Amino acid sequence: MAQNHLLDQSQQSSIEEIVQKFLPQSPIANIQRFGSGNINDTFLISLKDNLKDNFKGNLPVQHSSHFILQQINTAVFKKPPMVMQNIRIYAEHVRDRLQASPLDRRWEIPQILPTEEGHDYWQTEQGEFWRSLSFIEGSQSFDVIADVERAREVGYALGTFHHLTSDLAATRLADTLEGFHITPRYLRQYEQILAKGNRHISPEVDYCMRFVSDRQGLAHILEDAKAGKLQERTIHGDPKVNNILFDRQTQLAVSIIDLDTVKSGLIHYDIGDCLRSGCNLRGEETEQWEDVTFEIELCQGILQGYLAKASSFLTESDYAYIYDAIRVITFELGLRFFTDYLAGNIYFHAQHPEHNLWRSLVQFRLVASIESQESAIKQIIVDSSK
Ligand code: ADP
Ligand code: GN1
Ligand code: MG
Repeated sequence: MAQNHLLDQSQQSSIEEIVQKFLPQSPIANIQRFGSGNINDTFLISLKDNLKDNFKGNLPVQHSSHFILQQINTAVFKKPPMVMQNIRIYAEHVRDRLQASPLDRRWEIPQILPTEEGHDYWQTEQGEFWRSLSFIEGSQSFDVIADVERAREVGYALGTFHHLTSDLAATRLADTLEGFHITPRYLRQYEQILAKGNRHISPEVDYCMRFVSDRQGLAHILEDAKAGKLQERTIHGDPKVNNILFDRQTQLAVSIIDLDTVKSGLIHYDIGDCLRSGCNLRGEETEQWEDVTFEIELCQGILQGYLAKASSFLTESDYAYIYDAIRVITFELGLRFFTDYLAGNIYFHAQHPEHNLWRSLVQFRLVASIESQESAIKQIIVDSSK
């Protein structure tokens, strides 16, 4: 989401106050809103370079002059301490694993920067939860992936995440967001909202309602597969392309961030989400929703990159569900955006009342494009698995 990156004076001073909880008396050079996430409020804090060494003892990355400060969205994550605990378990697991068998290239895990009192978050008197994370230096994220080389890197990043967590027992992780990616549940929520009435009728709303009603059966495919076909593992939950960071110099993927939904689930949610977000050249935010298509070359690139890291732990059944995963998760996101629009935009950050409606149209259009290329996509999956 494009955000206004400027802060007014009172926002600036409240953020400065929060920063003090993590780095007392640290000299701040600049505070800016950062990234384009739909859930949390993210700020990049820059420290004054000439003084930063005085405080480096408290910084997770030595000599770093930036860090990320985030307000966790408590309307979404009801128990932020659980979120932080999961991130810690994940980060420690991956750190140990990388120490035992390092990768042959740069790979970074965002580190939790504790408060002065040693806690993983700061809770204000108003009940806000703030956390601080190391900034992955020299990195950038993209809302849209435009070429096959970068697509391969997106796949590599997700494959690396699944590879490094393949031995992290999902039972160690708390459920930070109940019902996340349980598509039939989103369908029920949609039906409940619909039953309340009061919706504004327009051709776009009509299109979305018909789209959902024509594809209700889609909602059950992955959940049904949990009965014997697919097993639950540790997942990222939200591996869309702007949650993957690239090294500005090498252009290689160097990190996967936004770890709030690292928990137990089907890795198919991740594979589907990565492909739906990585294969849409127009991006999730386009208003030209009628032009949205699922790009098959990018799909091939992402799968190649992913399978280079993940083929060793995928079963035949896993492969058999990849196509369905792509359209189910795309349909699910369209449904989630549409439901949020109908509910009055209470979940996803939105800049205007129709924002989530437009977003849902983009995802539904993508579903239609995926379906129209079913045999080509299935062929790519078969070819990439060889
Ligand atoms: P949201 O849940 O709102 O999507 P994210 O954790 O994804 O929040 O953060 C929003 C954006 O901020 C990311 O897409 C990325 O561009 C940037 N960002 C977040 N954490 C880091 C980090 N540790 N290092 C560098 N950039 C980051
Ligand atoms: C949210 O936080 P962000 O912007 O990375 C959402 C994802 C959606 C995505 C769509 C916790 O991700 O599930 O796929 O928006 N995260 C949560 O852009 O709901
Ligand atoms: Mg994000």
